[in-house]
Amino acid sequence: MSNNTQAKELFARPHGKADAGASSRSNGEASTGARFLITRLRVSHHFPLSTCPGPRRTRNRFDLWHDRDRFIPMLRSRLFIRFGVAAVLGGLLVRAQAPRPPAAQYDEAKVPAYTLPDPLLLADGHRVTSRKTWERVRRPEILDLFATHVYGRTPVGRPAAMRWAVTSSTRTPGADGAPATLHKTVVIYFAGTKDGPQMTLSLALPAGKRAPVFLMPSPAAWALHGFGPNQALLLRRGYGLATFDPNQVELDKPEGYATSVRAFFAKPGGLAPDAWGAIGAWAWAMSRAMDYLVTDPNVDSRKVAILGVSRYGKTTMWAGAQDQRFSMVFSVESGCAGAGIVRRQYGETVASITRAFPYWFNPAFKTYATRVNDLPVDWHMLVALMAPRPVYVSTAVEDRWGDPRGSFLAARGADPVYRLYHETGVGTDTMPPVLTPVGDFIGYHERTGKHGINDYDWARFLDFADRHWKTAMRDK
Ligand code: GTR
Repeated sequence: MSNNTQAKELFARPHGKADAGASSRSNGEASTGARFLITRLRVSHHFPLSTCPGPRRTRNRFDLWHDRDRFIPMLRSRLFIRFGVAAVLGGLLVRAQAPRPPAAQYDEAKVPAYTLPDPLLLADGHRVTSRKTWERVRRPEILDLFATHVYGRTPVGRPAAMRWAVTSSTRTPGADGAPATLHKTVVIYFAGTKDGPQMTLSLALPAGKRAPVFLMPSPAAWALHGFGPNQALLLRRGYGLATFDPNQVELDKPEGYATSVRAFFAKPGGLAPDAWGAIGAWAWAMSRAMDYLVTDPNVDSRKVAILGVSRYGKTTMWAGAQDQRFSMVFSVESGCAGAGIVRRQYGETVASITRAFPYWFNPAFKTYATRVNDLPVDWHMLVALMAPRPVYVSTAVEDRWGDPRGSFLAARGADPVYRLYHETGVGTDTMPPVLTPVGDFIGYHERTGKHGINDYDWARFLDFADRHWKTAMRDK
């Protein structure tokens, strides 16, 4: 996969695995796919070589293709076939017996009774009645709870050696309602060196002004599937766009850790129970993007909004909670572990998400799979960490996996914290009808259609940003 290759090139060798197949691929002998696959396979002396004719191998790893005279008869031996069949059957049996999370639940009548933790109740039992106590005591407490039990602790801030290079800057003239646009590419070298971890930020900014900007984690493949930014609309309405591919920071798969920034910055001794997961790494990268954005003369750094769809909606919430330089937060269909009440166990649950994507979270989170009511947090508390900044949670009717009602309840559950600032959050206890945005400082809507982000969403988000930032509105 190209991301994989890219990441291997980007990340320092000691933290990535060398490509075991590379040398044999250039070997003129290897021409067929099967030969290539066999050549890539390397096994240790633990392989059951007693079934294999010829002298027993010692500790050294060896290359199966070059040992094919011994390897192929071994594959054909009856004992080996029996062993293989038994192993497959055994594996199927173990899999069938493994505990599985129950099938997704979509019946509102079956949502269990639950009590949400009170965002304004301090760990010592006292109530928060002032902004000061919220900011100095309760907010840090909640942030710490999410780090300890869900996303993990972010072990590094901005690395001292970090630097960036603007590798391209071009201006396109305005046409057909689109303003003149400045396109920039900025490479951020996290460790200060070109052979260390890095990410590429792509910017499209209205030329000749300091513009408010939407920062969005957005792999190119996602954009192709309708999960990407609407750059033309953003520019037409006076906003800039900054995007990056989170896969540069950590590939979105269980093996992604090896070449990730998490591995790069890891201390010896393995991952602690509260170590950060991939969401933590992606959120960290958003803050590193912000380190650059605050220095760009074409960016109004007091008006940088972050927006993420689905898994990046979760990432965006965690980034907004940790880094208050982001002045507006949009969480699009982020559902479980993004902006939905997990105690409802509707659609995606802690059990299902930690089974499918354990590497997104810290190792502790999966221990709540069967005891979700023991979690000291629920996601109204994460929404509350955005206060007093404007935050928007959006959902879609057909995205039941993402629990639209649970997301409304998470948004509404943050209202008491916004009241400390004398602001109205969602401002209603009743879930609004479809296509009816509600809320003042906490926006919420449920639109028609499937999981993703569409023009309806973008138009509502820009209306919300216009209202809070009083941006000059262009054609709507
Ligand atoms: C799903 C996952 C969701 C959501 C979604 C996405 O497979 O279960 O939590 O993150 O992916 O990112 O599109």
